[in-house]
Amino acid sequence: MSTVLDQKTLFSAIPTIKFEGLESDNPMAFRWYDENRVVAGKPMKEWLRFAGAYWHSFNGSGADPFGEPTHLFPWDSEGDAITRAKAKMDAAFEFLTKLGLPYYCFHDVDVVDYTNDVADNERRLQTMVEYAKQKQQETGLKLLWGTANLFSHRRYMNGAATNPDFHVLAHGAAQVKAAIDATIELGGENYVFWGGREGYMTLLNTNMQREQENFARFLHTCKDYARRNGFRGTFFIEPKPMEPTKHQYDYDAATVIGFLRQYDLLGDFKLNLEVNHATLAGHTFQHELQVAADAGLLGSIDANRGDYQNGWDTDQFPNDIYELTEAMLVILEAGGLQGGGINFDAKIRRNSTDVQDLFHAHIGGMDIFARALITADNILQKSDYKQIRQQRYASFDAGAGAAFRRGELTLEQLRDYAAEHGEPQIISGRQEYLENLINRYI
Ligand code: XUL
Ligand code: CO
Repeated sequence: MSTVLDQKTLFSAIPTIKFEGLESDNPMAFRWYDENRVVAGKPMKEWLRFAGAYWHSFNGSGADPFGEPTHLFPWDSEGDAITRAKAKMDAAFEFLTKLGLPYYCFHDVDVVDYTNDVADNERRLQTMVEYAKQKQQETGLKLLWGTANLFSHRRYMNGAATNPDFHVLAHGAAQVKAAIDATIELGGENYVFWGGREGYMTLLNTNMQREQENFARFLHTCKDYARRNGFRGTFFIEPKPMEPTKHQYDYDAATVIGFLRQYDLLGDFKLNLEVNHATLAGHTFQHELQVAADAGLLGSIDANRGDYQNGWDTDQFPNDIYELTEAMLVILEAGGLQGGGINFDAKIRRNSTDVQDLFHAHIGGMDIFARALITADNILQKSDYKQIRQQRYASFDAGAGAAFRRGELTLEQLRDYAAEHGEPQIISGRQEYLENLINRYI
C-alpha cells in the first residue's frame, strides 16, 4: 500500500479465506476458526460474532505524531467525497466478505468526510447509508454497532458532551442523532459511546461534577431519541482511563458501572470492553470482563492488545493465547456476550504496507479467539478448574458460613465462632497449579 494501487486489483490476488485446519501451512487460511463448529452448544460464529473496524482498516493511514501516512489507499485518490466514500465502501465490503467477517462497525466520519455544515453532513451520511444498505443486502454482512466520532474535530478539543461550551455539546448531539439514524436504518444491533475527550486535561479549569451531570443528561437524551425512533439494540459505553485526555470519566468497568447506576442508565446501557484500555487502566482484560459480567453488563469486546514495554494504546492485533483463554473462560462462564461481538479495534503497523498484511492480521486475530474459545471450553468441561474455585468457598455453603451470607449472624456471634474454633487451617490458593492447567489445555 505504500504506492497507490489500482482499486480494481487491490484484493484480486487474495483468495476467500477458508478453514483448512491444523494440518494446513497456508498463511491465508484459518487453522482454528471453523465458523460452524459447535462449541459449548453453539456454532463458533455465534459465540464470537467477529466485526471489522472501518476506522483502522480503511481510514488508518499509518501516520503517527512523527510521520506522514504510509498506507496510501486507492479509494482516497480521486473524485468528490461521495465518490471516494463509495470506492472505500466497495473495498471494505470486498475485504470483509473475503475474510468471512459477519459484521462491521463504523464512526460517522469513517464512512464519508464531514464538513462544518450539519445539514450537509446529514445528507452525506444518508447517501452512504443507502449505499451500505444495498451492500449489506448483497453480502449478508451486518452492522454490529455504529457510533459518532466526537473527538477528532477541533471543536471537541475540550470534550463533546462534557464541553464547558453548550454550543459544542449541541454539535455533538447533531452528530449522534445522524449516527443513530444511520444505525437504525442499517439494522445496527448496538450503538457505542466511547468518550474520547469526555474527561479533563487539568482540574484547574474543570467543574467535574457539572461535566459528569451533562454527560449523563446527554446520554439520556440520545437514548430517549433512539428509543422513540425504534432502536431496540443495546447502548454500550466503552471505558478507557486516559488518552487523549489526561483523565477520562469512563475510566474502567467499575467506574462506568457506578456512573450508570448513579444516573439511572443501567436498563439501556452495557459495556464494550477493549483489551488495551483495560491494561492502560492497570487491569488485566479478564478483570474488566469479570467486573462487567458480575454486574450483568458484559456487552461487547473491542479486540486488540497492548505492548508490555510501551505505556500507550498501541492497538495491535490480538495474538496472546494465554490472555485470551483466560478471557474466554470469563465469557463462557457468563453465558456469552450480551448483544455484542468481537470487533477488531486494531491496526496493522505503520510499516506493514503489503495488501496481505491486513488479511494476516485478521486471520491471526480470528484464529486466536477461536482457539481460546475451544481451549476455555475444554478447561470448563474436562478439568477441575471450576471445582477448585467452588471448593475454595465451600465454608460459606453450609452451617455458620451460610448463615452469615443470609445476614443472620451478628458481629458478636462471629466473634464467638472464632473463639470456639481456634486458628483456621492454612489453605493453599493453588495459583501455580491453575496456571499450569491453562497451559496444559492450550
Ligand atoms: C479509541 C477506541 C475507539 C472506540 C470507538 O481508543 O477504542 O476506536 O472503539 O470510538
Ligand atoms: Co475501541
